[in-house]
Amino acid sequence: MATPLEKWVEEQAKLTKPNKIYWCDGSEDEARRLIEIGMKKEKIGDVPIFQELNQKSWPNAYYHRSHPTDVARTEHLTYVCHPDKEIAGPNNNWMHPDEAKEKMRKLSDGCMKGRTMYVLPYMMGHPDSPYAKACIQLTDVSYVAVSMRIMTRMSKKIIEKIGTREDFVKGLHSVGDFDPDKRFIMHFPDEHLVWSIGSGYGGNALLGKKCFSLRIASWLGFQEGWLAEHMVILGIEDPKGNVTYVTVALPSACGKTNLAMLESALPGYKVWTLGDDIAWLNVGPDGRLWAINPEAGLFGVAPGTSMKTNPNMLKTLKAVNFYPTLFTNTGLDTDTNEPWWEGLDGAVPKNLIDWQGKSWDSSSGSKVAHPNSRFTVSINNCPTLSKEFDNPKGVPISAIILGGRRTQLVPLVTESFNWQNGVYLGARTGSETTAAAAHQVGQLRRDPMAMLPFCGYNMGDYFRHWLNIGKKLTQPPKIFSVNWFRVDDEGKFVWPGFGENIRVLKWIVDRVHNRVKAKQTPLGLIPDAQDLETGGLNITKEKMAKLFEINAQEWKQELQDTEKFLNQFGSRTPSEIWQEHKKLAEQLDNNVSEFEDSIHYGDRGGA
Ligand code: OXD
Ligand code: MN
Repeated sequence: MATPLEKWVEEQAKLTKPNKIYWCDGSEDEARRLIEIGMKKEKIGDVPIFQELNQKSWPNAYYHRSHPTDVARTEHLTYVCHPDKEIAGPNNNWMHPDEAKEKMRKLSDGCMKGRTMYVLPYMMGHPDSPYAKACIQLTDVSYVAVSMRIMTRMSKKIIEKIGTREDFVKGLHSVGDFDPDKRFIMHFPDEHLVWSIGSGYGGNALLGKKCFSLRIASWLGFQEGWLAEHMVILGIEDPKGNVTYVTVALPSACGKTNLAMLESALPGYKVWTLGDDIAWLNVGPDGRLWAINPEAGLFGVAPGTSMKTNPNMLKTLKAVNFYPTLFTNTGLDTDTNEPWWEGLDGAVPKNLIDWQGKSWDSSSGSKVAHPNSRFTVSINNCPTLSKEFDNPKGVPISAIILGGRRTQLVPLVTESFNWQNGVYLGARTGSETTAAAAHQVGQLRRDPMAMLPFCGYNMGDYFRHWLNIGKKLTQPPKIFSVNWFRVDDEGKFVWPGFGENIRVLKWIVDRVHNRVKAKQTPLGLIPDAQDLETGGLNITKEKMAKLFEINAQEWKQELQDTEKFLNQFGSRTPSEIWQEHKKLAEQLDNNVSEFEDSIHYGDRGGA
């Protein structure tokens, strides 16, 4: 008798009408075969899905050029289909599940004609982890099948694990004809189902990633008492060899991948990588918060990645062990057949074609690589991979760091006063938009916990859920805010960032272990000047002061914008969040002169 899984696959095939159904086993041989198919048979327009790159300088690397309209997440075409609109909240596009399914059925009828349907069995999380989830994705393009093998733990064993169960996570994906007018990414949280058509782009098409591990998993977490978050997980080793684990939420294309494998600028400190994008956080029996990374690969932004900014990423991309590595929408050096992007080390090659395949001329003013061009690579290639990466229990988290991209206003680092204040800090976080999604770049928007595009339910309920998790933790992590992106009057970043961010992480670790005191401001606690290690940094006291400047007038405006945002959720915004909001507003009113003293950060020696 057919299992529920076999029946489901059969039903989807009846609708989408592929020529062939191929059940993937996740092996390396199979990945080689799929790449061959992508080089020789499958195409987007006239362009083969994969092109082999220079195997000497970039071992196991292949190039993919997407459809030109399909280069980023499309938040306006992404829907969360709860039966009740209120549950989806104003932070999501909503459609009734019946209407959404009807729409998708019409668009999917025969959408795989002439193509192969690949059945991908995969696990989000280590198969032995009590927190992991068994999943199946169907897709009709080799690029997605190969990418999913890199990004997840894909294996035919998952089919046995699912056995006769019906509650496996389901993903139905087709690139359709890439028509942006027929592109939709629909989530059905109660059915653990994602249905996506018209796009091959990572966040729209690798359904285990944003769609399941954040949007649907956040809903599961809300119901089951855990958190699915858009966070890096890393271990910070101090000179004594003690490792402190932290998570960091930053919006898309704000440097999470660089932070995850930071090469420490401080002697004796080392960062160990556990994840660069997603953390599932559970309250352990010991009352601590434990994190696993459900993914097994890195899908990072290429432009700006170099030996200077992220040497460990380049080592990862050039490693020869876990096969293969993909580059999507970078430029190409036609003399050497190597990928190229803005910011890569060395001179700009003479003969480049851009991400659309056109020959590039430096006078054109256009970019060679798309600003959201990406690499896809196994995390197992990473030289700084933590030995705890495969620990099914995960790692205990001592600090949660919440950040955004703010060229003004927000200090380099602050520590919240307590969990509730930290949740408010996260709820009020704003960030300037990037090229990771199809929208205007550089616009300020609220992006609580970097989850605005990924929270699969009403964000007011999400804040309540965070507060409730805090109540269950007997040893809660401290919550911090960071902002690497403040600029000076000339528009230049004040803080050097990258490997120097270890200085901020060190202060956070010192606070976690009560090694240093801190200075109080209305926004939270900031470092006493002597406690933020700046030795060897070429940064003036004035610049340090700028990094911690708190302008009360500008903050009042910021609070008005925050208030507008929080008001959207009506009575679902918890009263505790409003309490914190009021407290901050009062502090800004009352303590302006007192705390203006605190901004003369650089004048207090140390540094
Ligand atoms: C990503 C994103 O690709 O956040 O990780 O868009
Ligand atoms: Mn992300």
